[in-house]
Amino acid sequence: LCLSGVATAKDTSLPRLESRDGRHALIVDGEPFLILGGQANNSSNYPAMLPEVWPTVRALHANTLEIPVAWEQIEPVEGQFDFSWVDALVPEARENGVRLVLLWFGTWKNTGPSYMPEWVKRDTRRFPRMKTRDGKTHYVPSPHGRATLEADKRAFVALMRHLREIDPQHTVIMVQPENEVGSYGSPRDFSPEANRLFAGPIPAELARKVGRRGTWSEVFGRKADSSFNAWYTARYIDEIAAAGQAELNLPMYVNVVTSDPFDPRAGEGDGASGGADWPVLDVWKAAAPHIAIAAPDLYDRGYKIYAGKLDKMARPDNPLFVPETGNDLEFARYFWLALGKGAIGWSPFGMDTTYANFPLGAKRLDAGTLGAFASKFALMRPIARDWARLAFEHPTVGFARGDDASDQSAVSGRWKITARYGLWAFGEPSWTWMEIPPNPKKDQPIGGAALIQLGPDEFLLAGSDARIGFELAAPKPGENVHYLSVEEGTFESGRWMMKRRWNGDQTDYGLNLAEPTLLRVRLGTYR
Ligand code: N0T
Repeated sequence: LCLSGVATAKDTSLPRLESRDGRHALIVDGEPFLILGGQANNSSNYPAMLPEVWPTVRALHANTLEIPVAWEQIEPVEGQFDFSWVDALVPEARENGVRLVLLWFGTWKNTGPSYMPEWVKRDTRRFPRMKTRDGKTHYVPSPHGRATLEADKRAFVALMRHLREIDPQHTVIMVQPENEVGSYGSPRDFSPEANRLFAGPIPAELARKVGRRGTWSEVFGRKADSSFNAWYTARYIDEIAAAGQAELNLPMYVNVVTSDPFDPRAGEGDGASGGADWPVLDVWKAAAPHIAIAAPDLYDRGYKIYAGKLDKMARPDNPLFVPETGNDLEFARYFWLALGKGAIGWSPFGMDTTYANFPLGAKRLDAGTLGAFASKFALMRPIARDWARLAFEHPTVGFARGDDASDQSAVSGRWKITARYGLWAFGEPSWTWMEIPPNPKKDQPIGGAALIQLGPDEFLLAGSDARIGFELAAPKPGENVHYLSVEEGTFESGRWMMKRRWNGDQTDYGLNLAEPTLLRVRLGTYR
């Protein structure tokens, strides 16, 4: 029997999400996959723009491009479809060695109707907008507009059917129906039809889920309007997603404008009311079983809010995925934090040279700014599947420099892990026998790390611009800690490959990560 030359058939099964023990994995080609993403700018969805997209995607070391497909571009005339955009995009993605996440800009884009075809936009009788409380026409398409739903669904289904035909190898791994839905400035539709529904009892499925019956106001109180709008918006999108999945069953997610995680009044109608925001996420989930993930778009520069939003959106029933985050320098460190919180993917927004969305993101994607993202992705891209597999099987923890660079710690198993920032790679700032100038990087908003606890006393550690230390969370008297080994390395064909052992200066003062580095750390205790 000759074992050499046995080719394993490539697994081209459909991408899917798996959840186990409160952790999640995106399965692509039969194996866990970590999305190291870049999202193109809003108007890059034309073949002529792709030459300005691929160089940034390549420089970023992304393995996935997120890019829109607009309703206006595939159905400019009712019932006549044009798929030349995806026909150009999909083969170019393959040539560039990346997967795709397609963003369906249909009924709603940042809550508004801007990407609807003209024949939809113009006809507000057939495709109604919401009414405000005082009866004025609001800019947001109403989720109670049955004809709008049917028209959007027909176009989306045509898109998914076309993808099924042109993409048997699943270059497209996920689809985002609509974009940042909800309503700014009015918490729901106040049309007569919507008011009638609002005055009635909440739907039976929802009543079962929340364990209460009554009107929207009785059950949801001050969150009645946003819960109502969340329910009907989610039902609308779920119907479209389900019809699309009947053609090609890809995982689907929605991207979400999230409220301040510390605001006790969040969900009371301010913000994008009706989106899958954390205060109404249970309602949304009950309404949209075909939407696997409510994924936060994160443009908060400060640590506390960013971390708080990750915590709100990472749940046993909601895989953490960050489909958009600012592309300015200070956002890059949150990659480590998101990984440590179990993210299946993370993607800066605006990753091409066609546009710059400062103040949300960077003024300019200069080499330093792009490099802060690219250096991390360059480390992770070759091992993305190993990371995704191990993070699915084991606990993870993450850090990103806080706003004041103070020390942070977290407990994993019997270990207390500490992250410190802005230090030199040798010595302690508390030393008094010599003068130590502050590290000029101390004031930069950089640094973080993600760890996977591989075993009781073993961690995989990836990070940059941070000093990581390990102590026992509850040491017994006389119990001391040491490193048994610290290996720098990578994975090849699923197996750990050591490049060198770190020791001496490299470990005496903690594990000082400068450039993005991957370490496998084995700890021990002694008396
Ligand atoms: C994001 C992006 C793109 C009153 C912003 C963030 C993307 C969308 N929206 O560049 O537009 O398509 O998903 C919204 C932040 C809102 C701030 C002001 C709200």
